[in-house]
Amino acid sequence: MPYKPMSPATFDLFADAEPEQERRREPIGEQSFVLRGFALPWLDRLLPALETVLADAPLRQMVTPGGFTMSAAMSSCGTWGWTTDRSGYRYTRHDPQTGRPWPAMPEVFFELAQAAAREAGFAGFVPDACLINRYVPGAKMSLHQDKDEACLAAPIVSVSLGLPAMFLFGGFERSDKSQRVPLLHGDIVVWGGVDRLRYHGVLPIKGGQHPRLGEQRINFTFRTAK
Ligand code: MD3
Ligand code: FE
Repeated sequence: MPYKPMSPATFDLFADAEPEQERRREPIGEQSFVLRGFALPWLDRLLPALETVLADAPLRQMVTPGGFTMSAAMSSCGTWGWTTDRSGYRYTRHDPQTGRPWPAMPEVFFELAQAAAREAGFAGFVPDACLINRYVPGAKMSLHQDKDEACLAAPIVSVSLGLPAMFLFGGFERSDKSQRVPLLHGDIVVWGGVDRLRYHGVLPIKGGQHPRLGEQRINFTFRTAK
């Protein structure tokens, strides 16, 4: 095997990251940033915590008020969980599927969300809800606004894991042109302030195998719901 030299500085900085991915902060709007690779050093704590949450509150495909079954499967943790059915969208304290309260937000989830928010200029972010989305190839999320939260002053922090996605970052009307932002394993998007109510969505996920997560993309969105 050919010898690949690596400077001591590079080695120290990225010792815990996957080697091909650099960590940096990319502005995509006035108060929106992609934090490339930010979640990578947290993965060993994050993934077991995710398994624990999903064992208590299993992923399920929900039906929208319009009668369409969403292609992403969802669950939640934290004080509040987001659900939809034929009668509407809402945040609830209990998982309607199990009748139990949503699982507590694992400490590592909270710490990661808070660290990412701080990095994007939103110090003191206190999420009380974490929506978990699972996409298999072909699954997508149509353009929408996140406006069911009582506190629109707080940002939203989104963590992408597994297969890549093409994220659509739109304007304030559904018909506004959107920019396309590729989101890779370990990337975090933070948006708030003037960008909080932008339309956004995810194009259908392409087929593939992620070395750590297999044939899926997992996304967490941390919110202050109430
Ligand atoms: C919104 N999830 O759960 S989050 C959702 O990848 C949701 O699962 C998507 O939209 C997902 O409600 C996208 C990432 C994101 C990034 C930038 C945004 C959402 C944004 C900028 C403005 C508004
Ligand atoms: Fe959204």
